[in-house]
Amino acid sequence: MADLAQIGVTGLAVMGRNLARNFARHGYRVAVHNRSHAKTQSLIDDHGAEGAFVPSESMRNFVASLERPRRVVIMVKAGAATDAVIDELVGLLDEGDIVIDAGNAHFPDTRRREAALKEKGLHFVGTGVSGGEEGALNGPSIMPGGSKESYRTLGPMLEDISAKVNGDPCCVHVGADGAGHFVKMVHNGIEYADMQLIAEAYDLIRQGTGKSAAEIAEIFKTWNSGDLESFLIEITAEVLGHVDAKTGSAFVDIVLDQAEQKGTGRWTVQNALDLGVPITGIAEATFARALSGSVPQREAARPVLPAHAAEWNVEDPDAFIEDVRLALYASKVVAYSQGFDQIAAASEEFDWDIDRGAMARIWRGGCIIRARFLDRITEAYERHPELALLLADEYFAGAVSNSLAAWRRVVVSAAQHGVPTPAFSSSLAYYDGVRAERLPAALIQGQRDFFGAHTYRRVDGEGTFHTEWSLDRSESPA
Ligand code: NBP
Repeated sequence: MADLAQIGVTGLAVMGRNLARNFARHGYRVAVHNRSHAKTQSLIDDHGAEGAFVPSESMRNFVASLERPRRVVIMVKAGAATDAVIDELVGLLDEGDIVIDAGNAHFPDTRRREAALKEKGLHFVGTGVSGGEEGALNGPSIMPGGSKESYRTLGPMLEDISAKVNGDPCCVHVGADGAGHFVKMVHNGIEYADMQLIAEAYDLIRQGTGKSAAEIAEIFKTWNSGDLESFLIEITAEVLGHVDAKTGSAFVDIVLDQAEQKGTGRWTVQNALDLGVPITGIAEATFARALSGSVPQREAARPVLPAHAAEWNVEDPDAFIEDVRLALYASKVVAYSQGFDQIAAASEEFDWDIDRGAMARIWRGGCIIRARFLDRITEAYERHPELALLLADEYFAGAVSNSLAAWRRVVVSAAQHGVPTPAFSSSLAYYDGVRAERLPAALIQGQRDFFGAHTYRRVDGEGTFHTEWSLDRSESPA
């Protein structure tokens, strides 16, 4: 039937409305539905002329207005609302239909939902969508999971509406079941690290050189034409250059310094703990937000904990700013390297076979962490698809090595002058840890064997051993 819609979107708040418009603008006939009909009506009233929309008041009519196999995008508040919509939908669908959850679901929920819908003969595609409302309308980065079979019919439509970089769509099949939402979660974790690193760079320049927010905005503009070119650096310059209309002060000075979060950074860190992957940059960034919001603790600390640090006036501001730029780049490489390690570990754990180079490629457009630098990551994984450590790729090893002296100078100066740089410092500590010939972990193994007979391995042979610490200290195979 010619009148049937090719795709449907239920949930027409800011994201769903824009995604539906994006499909319609690409020539698709789009069925639209929302729990409360007013949002559907307002979409038709405001944007009905942009394309072919098929509005429905009831879920039943919405489903009936779709061609088969049906493709239904759910774009509602993540969590219980998504389950409620799925429950309502499944009874109305037929075998082979595809349900796409494009909200910010936690990937274990996606795995659970995928398994449940598979039993009913339905495809469930948990899909990461990045880029906020602007991206949803004009081209987001799209990270679909679910079956390969579902991607064959759904993929071309998603690729069509995604952002494009040099003609390449920022959308690829990530892997089975929850892989898409997992990768979106790590993307958000990396975004946390990137934002924290930029914030630390700003703070260092401000405290070290005394430059104003507006002057630092100009520095970020310059940085945006080099290796650091990215959406986040670009908007940082905009935010720092903005003047508060009410007070005439720099906008950044009138904003309360307590960063909030919606939870994807926390999920990323929780998962990294489960997988045993050290994502210190993302973890420090998440904790830095938590520290900023620890109001009673900050109030208790401020009057009684001195810095015992000299006043900071860097002697050569231009040289210092260049050091900070290099330290930012090196720390950023570490944060991404750690995030890609986490993707590799989860891919192994859940049998997702994720192509890490492709992930960097689909993040180049549409999403918050889009950056020139991502091309270098794709190239690294193209050179070495099984690369164990992104940081060890020849390009990144060279870039970080060139930044190393500056990175150390910046972290030392920050510590000497009492300026907190958790992400810069922990990234440098990770770099030194991962490259170390020997780590003091050997001592920890000795301590564990001493108090808990946890055993240890030796550097000079196979097997595990235990020392009789409280007896004659003889060693025996365990
Ligand atoms: P919201 O997350 O604010 O959710 C509002 C939508 O959920 C409305 O359509 C509302 O219907 C619907 N809804 C709720 Br609440 N409970 C429902 C229920 N029990 N049954 C059916 N519908 C229900 O919308 P959003 O900001 O557009 O985000 C949508 C999804 O996209 C979320 O998962 C979000 O995390 C994700 N996301 C958002 C962004 C962003 O920048 N905002 C970016 C990337 C991803 P109603 O109108 O009848 O109340």
